[in-house]
This record gives sequence, structure tokens and C-alpha cells, in this order.
Amino acid sequence: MHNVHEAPNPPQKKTQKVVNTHNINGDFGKSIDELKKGHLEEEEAKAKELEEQYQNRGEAQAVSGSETEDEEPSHTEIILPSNSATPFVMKAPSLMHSSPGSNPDPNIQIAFDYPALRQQTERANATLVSLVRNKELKQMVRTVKNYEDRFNHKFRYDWVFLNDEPFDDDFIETMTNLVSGKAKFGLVPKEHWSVPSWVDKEKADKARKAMAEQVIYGDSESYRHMCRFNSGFFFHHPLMQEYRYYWRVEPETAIHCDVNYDIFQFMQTNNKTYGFTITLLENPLTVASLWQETKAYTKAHPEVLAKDNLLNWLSYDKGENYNMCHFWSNFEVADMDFWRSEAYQKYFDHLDKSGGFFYERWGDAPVHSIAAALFLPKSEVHFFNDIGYTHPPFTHCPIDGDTRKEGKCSCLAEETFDWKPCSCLGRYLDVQRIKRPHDWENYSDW
Ligand SMILES: Nc1nc2c(ncn2[C@@H]2O[C@H](COP(=O)(O)OP(=O)(O)O)[C@@H](O)[C@H]2O)c(=O)[nH]1
Ligand SMILES: [Mg+2]
Repeated sequence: MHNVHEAPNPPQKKTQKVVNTHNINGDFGKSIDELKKGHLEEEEAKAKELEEQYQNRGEAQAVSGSETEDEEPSHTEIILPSNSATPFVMKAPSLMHSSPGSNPDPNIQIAFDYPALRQQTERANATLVSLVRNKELKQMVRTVKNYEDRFNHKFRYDWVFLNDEPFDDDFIETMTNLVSGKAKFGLVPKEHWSVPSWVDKEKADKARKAMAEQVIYGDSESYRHMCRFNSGFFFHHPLMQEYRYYWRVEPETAIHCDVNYDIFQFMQTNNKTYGFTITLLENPLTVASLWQETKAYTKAHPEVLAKDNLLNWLSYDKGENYNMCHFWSNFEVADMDFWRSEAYQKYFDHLDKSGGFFYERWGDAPVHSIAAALFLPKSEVHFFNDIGYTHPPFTHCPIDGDTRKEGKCSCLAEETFDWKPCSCLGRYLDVQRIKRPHDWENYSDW
């Protein structure tokens, strides 16, 4: 069978079995790209330097609530799952295997099963998920250990790792040792990671060349596959089929606060569909025709628009133009029923047929964000203020001292991106009519 990987050498104390399957204006976006690039090239020192440049941009357009409806902000009532702050008693894993050959799907590389642990509590139907490359093992190790320590060891959710190439033995073994739930490794099907037949390859090549100097990852074809995969396919992967909720985790990210409640049960209990920590402005050069295509779709399918949606967060002029606000999708806790819904599937198909993932460089972040903001009632979108989080070069840290104390947060309020000029959080909270945190103004100048 192709795409099936041999099992790695078994780690000590464990046996494992292979399951035989497997506008603002262009300047803002550009400076975000520069920050990212800086990080990639010279890690934090460079990013800091660029942050300073960014800080000095006097023309930054503050995203304030002044353009949104003038109503008293309300406090959203949130119900925490009953087992919050109640860590489970850890037991030595009694290793059990999935029965070999039970799943003949070639896109499922290998799976480990620890059913004795999984039965310990009632949990949501959920998994953590990471699309990642073998060469990112070092960054992924740190991230997985961090998420396990801050959250998952208390709940033991599964973790699905996806890759467009087979994971190597080292990757599989290292991750399996770290994940407290079931670690699963899957291959992305070729049809979800290739240029579709209707896309003009020559035109796409030219577009990439033209973007090379202007946009981060502008000349990268694989980045475009990644964005398209995250926009339209990850939730169809055979390994993701059994789950409803997911937490997307990228290598090199970190959470800075303890999450003492079951985040997935939280989503379910509170009827939340999409959760985020950072919202910011996209580089307009990457999404030149995305809004136009979105409007064409919603005009043809007005029924998909939710009644009380977040349109005013996305647009300063009631939908005429896109203001580039989006949720930073490297952190996502969401309900895949939404991505699997007809409204979203048809939206993705419409976008995909237009070729914009390849002729431009549409990110999954604006695509997911626009859909969540337009097709969901705004009550179903949640800002996880309590989870300090970093994806270089930006950090969200709760500025309220009690929240940081409660979560034993290892970030500083002054690090937070929330109130910087390119953040869309203020506008988001205003449109949601959620009160801005006390003292937010003190964190708004760079
Ligand atoms: N398997 C695989 N994962 C990728 C590829 N490109 C990006 N990713 C993953 O997709 C996510 C986003 O990519 P990243 O390089 O972090 O982009 P950025 O966050 O926009 O700077 C990360 O989880 C990466 O590990 C690829 O070619 N193959
Ligand atoms: Mg990343």
C-alpha cells in the first residue's frame, strides 16, 4: 500500500503498532510581513528591531469603536465546564493498540491508542491539530510540551499531525512520547495539495514572481497549498472525520497561561463556534479580489448571512469594502461542523474556482475570518482573553492582573499586541458590545 509508513523503532517501555492506513493601506500589511520575515531570518532580535520601526509609524489608523453603533457595552455570560480547574489524576498509561488493518485509508499514517486513559472523563469530541513539516520538529517539540503542560495533560485530548510528506520516525516517536492523548499522523491527500485543473499555471507563476519582493511568501507555491488546505480541506482529512472541535497549533507558538478548564467543553456549553486570541490587519496585496468574490457569493446566496453578524468588524462602510481585519488563524479553537456546512463549503468552492489562492495569496486567516464574521451570529465567536499566546512576532497577554494571576501567566501585559495600531481587537469588542478592559489605553502606544 502506498503512503504507508513503517513504524519507527519502538520507544522503550512502549510497544507501538502501525495502523495500516496512515484598507487600510498597503503599508500596514507590509510592515507585518516585514516583522514576520525578520523573525524567520534572525529570530527575535531582528523582529524586535522591526517592531520598533513599526512602532514609529505615525500614520497608523487606530481601530476605534467610534464608527460602530453607540450602545452600552455588555458583559457576556460564560459558563465554565463543571470540571474546570480539576486536573485528572494521572495514571501510568496502560498501552493498548488500535487493531491493525482496522482503517485502510492510505492517508492515515500511524495511530497510537491509549483507551484506558481516554475513558477517564467525559470530554468533548475534539482534538488538537497541527499541520507541520519534519524539519520543524525542534519548534514543534517545544510547542507541544508547552500546550501539554498548560492544558492538555489535564484533559488528554488527541493530537492529529498532518503533513504533505510522510512524517519521519523521529518526528512520530518524539511527538508520541509527548502527547497525553492519542497521537495520530496523517498524510495530506495529493488532491488537497496541488494546483487544481482550472487554475492557469502560467498565470499563477507570473503572479508569484510579481509578488516575490512585495509580500512575505509571495513567491512560494507551497505556502499557497498550505493556505488552501487550511481553508478548505483539513477538516475533511480522514483523521479529522471523527472529531467536531479542534484547536489548531503551529510550531513555534506558545501559550503563556494555564488553561484549567476544558476549552472544548467550554465551546460546546456556551454555543461557541469560533475562538481566537489575536486579530489584526491583513496585507491588502494578498487579498486584492477576496472581498469582491465574497460579495459575489453572498449576493448569490444571501441566505448564508447570519442576522446578527460581525460585518461591522470587517468593514467600515457596511460591507462595501473590506477593512483587512481578520483573526490570526495560527490559533484557532473552532467547530468543524461550521466548515463542513453547506454555507461554508459553497463559499470555499466559489473562492477556489476563482483561483485567488494561486493568482493572489489568500490566507486561510482572512477566508476563515470572513466566513465566521458573516455566516455566524456574533454570539458564536469568542475572544480567548484568558489565554496568553505568542506566534512570533506577536503576543496576546491579558492586561488584567487577576486573569494573569489565575492562569499563572508567563507573559507581561505590556507585551500585548491587542491595543497596538494594527490590532483589530478594539473594533471587535466594540462591535460585539463587550466592554474594553480597564486601562487599555495604557497599552496602546508604541
Ligand atoms: N507539512 C507542511 N506544513 C506546512 C508547509 N508550509 C507551512 N506549513 C505549516 O503551516 C502552518 C503555517 O505555516 P508558517 O510557515 O508557520 O506560516 P506563517 O505562520 O504564516 O508564517 C505551520 O503549522 C507550518 O508548519 C508545508 O509545505 N508542508
Ligand atoms: Mg506560523
